[in-house]
Amino acid sequence: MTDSVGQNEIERVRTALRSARSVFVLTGAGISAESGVPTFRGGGGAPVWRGMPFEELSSAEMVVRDLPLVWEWFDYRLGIVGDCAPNPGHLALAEIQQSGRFEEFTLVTQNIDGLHAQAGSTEPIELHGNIQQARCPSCGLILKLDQVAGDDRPPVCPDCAARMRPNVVLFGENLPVDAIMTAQDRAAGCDVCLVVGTSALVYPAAALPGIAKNADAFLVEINPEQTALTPICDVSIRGKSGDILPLIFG
Ligand code: BV8
Repeated sequence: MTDSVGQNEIERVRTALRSARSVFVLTGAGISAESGVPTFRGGGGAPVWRGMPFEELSSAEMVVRDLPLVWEWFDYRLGIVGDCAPNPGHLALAEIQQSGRFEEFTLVTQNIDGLHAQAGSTEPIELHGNIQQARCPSCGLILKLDQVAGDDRPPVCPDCAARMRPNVVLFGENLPVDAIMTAQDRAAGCDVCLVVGTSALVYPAAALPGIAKNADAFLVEINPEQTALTPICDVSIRGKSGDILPLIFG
């Protein structure tokens, strides 16, 4: 939990929120850590599976080289995520959005686990896609995996018979244009920007807090560790999001 310093920092964030019209939140893998979803970096180090680092498995090149292996990799991770539930950090963000307290509340996530929506957040901007979905690279059809007939891997697109892929943005692939454009626009217009549970290493998502800061937003980081963003934050709270977010929005 927070020490006395942490409580002063939380009070500073609460004060900034009192006068805020627009709030922008960027989350990363850290917000799901307390739900049991492994993070990518820090802690036990980058995940390796079948002897390959995740950045090689989750790459545009691997989809071309070995799509069945990419499906095995994401089915393996879905097996982990499927047993995870939202934690108090996800729930605090969903509740504050539903309260209507802020004229504009934007939640942008780098996570593909779907836990924000499961917690009740409406229309989270999922910059890197969603592990519970498949996408047809030929006709663009997107299906929830539980809508895909059978358990063939790769699934066959019911509309055009092409081999479908996970609806996830891989390294070396562009983000959905509408998602990143909306995120950049909201970051540039917010009064308070909270950055929760991200090492801020993956672009273009990692550029969003800087866009907010350059537009004079009050920048807050919640992370047990320091990151590349820490030096530019107005407040950087060394803590777990499941502990801190309920104290900020409670
Ligand atoms: C693109 C889906 C254009 C897949 C993911 C050199 C410089 C700059 C950029 C690049 C470069 N070389 C290449 C690039 C581009 C590259 C990139 O940024 N690479 C990085 C590694 C340098 N980006 C891309 O390729 C993007 N596309 O740029 O398109 C383009 C087009 C063609 C050719 C080139 C470029 C696409 C990026 C999307 C990749 N897909 N995920 C999958 O999941 O398998 S990214 C992956 O990393 C996840 O989405 C993850 O969310 C994301 C970022 O990681 P974090 O969320 O920050 O997680 P991490 O583990 O790192 O950190 C967790 C943090 O939580 C830690 O700080 C920890 O302390 C904290 N924490 C732990 N517990 C808690 C906690 N915090 C709070 N509470 C707790 N309890």
